[in-house]
Amino acid sequence: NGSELDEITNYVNANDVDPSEDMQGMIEGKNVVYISMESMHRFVINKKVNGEEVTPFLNDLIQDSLYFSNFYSQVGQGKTSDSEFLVENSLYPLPRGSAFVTHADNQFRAVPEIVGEHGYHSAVFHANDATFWNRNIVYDSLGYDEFFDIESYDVNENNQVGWGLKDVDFVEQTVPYLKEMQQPFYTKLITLTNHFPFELDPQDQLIDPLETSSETVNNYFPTVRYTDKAIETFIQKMKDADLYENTVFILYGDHYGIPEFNYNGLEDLRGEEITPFDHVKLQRVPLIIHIPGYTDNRTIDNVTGQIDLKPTLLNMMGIANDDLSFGHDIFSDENQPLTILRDGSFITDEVLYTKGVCYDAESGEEIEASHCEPYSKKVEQELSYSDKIIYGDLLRFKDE
Ligand code: GP9
Ligand code: MN
Repeated sequence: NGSELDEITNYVNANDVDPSEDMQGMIEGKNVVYISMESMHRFVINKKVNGEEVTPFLNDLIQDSLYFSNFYSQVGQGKTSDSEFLVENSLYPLPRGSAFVTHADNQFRAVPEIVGEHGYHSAVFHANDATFWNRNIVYDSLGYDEFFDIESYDVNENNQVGWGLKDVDFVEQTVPYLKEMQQPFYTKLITLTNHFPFELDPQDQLIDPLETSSETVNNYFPTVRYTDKAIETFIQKMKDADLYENTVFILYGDHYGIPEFNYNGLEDLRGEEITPFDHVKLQRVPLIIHIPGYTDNRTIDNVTGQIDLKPTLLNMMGIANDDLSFGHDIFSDENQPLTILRDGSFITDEVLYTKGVCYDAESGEEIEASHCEPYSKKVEQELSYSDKIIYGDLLRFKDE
């Protein structure tokens, strides 16, 4: 009921940090384009296989962007849908299932709704069936104005592979819609080709598959390379359409790509065993904030997560974040690094905790449990508060 929400509000307020003044309003009035990069691990960035870069375009883009090298995917079983849920709401996904599927009709206070009150037009582009992950229902609850699903794309036998429309064709067909769109817009493109089991046509294989003991790992690198090309194509088309200069691009990986049962291939690649510590680090995905014309670009190694994007973006847009966000502005000086994963694992700048063991976050060495204990209660509390909001649909009591 409403009093539960009061308790949670008090907790969130007590843990609040003042957002960065430097970044406040930095991108006010500009278009925003999120690119959700399917199954994009962070380890592909600046990596070479057989002497070739896996993500040459992203590696270049990073030089001209704010790049976060310790940014975690925090998804649960809801995979892509959980990443969207985290980014739009700054709430944790559920311990089981996908909140998109089980709580689609909840009252939310998501970014599309908030920016809509500031004159933004919002849309999602994703060339899959609108009902997948219940998106057709949830996007309304989140306040999206439009959803360009598979019906908006020309998909034929020559331009699809694996799960559907190839990423290059997807971005090429998306830009004309953006060109027509009312500005400023807040939009999200969700890529698809780099999805398990990583199928690709021979002519799209820009690098060779690897030769490890895992077919999945072997095929993963060429599909990542292909998505990198699709993103390059997208940025070029945005320039051609005169949309680039006035748009901010935020690229992030939705979640890991290599499942645990294929770690044998990664172990071959690294020549060492993948430990529970490594497993947590494998949940890192790239976060790239590219602001054309921005001059203070750099790599930021603070521990951050998908839950932080909503408060971070709203502050950059100069819009007050007046609601219940569990994340924090990643540019704030006051930020106390603590990133919580859905399974209760957590990472700070000093420790990493998973499966009952406390590690040194840098070296991976096991350390005294007492180093992790100060955070344990907070982690449990925070996940449980977020769950309460979703299970109880508590945001409907807000401002009553
Ligand atoms: C489906 C796409 C993939 O539309 O978002 O979903 P996933 O299987 O990664 O959750
Ligand atoms: Mn996904």
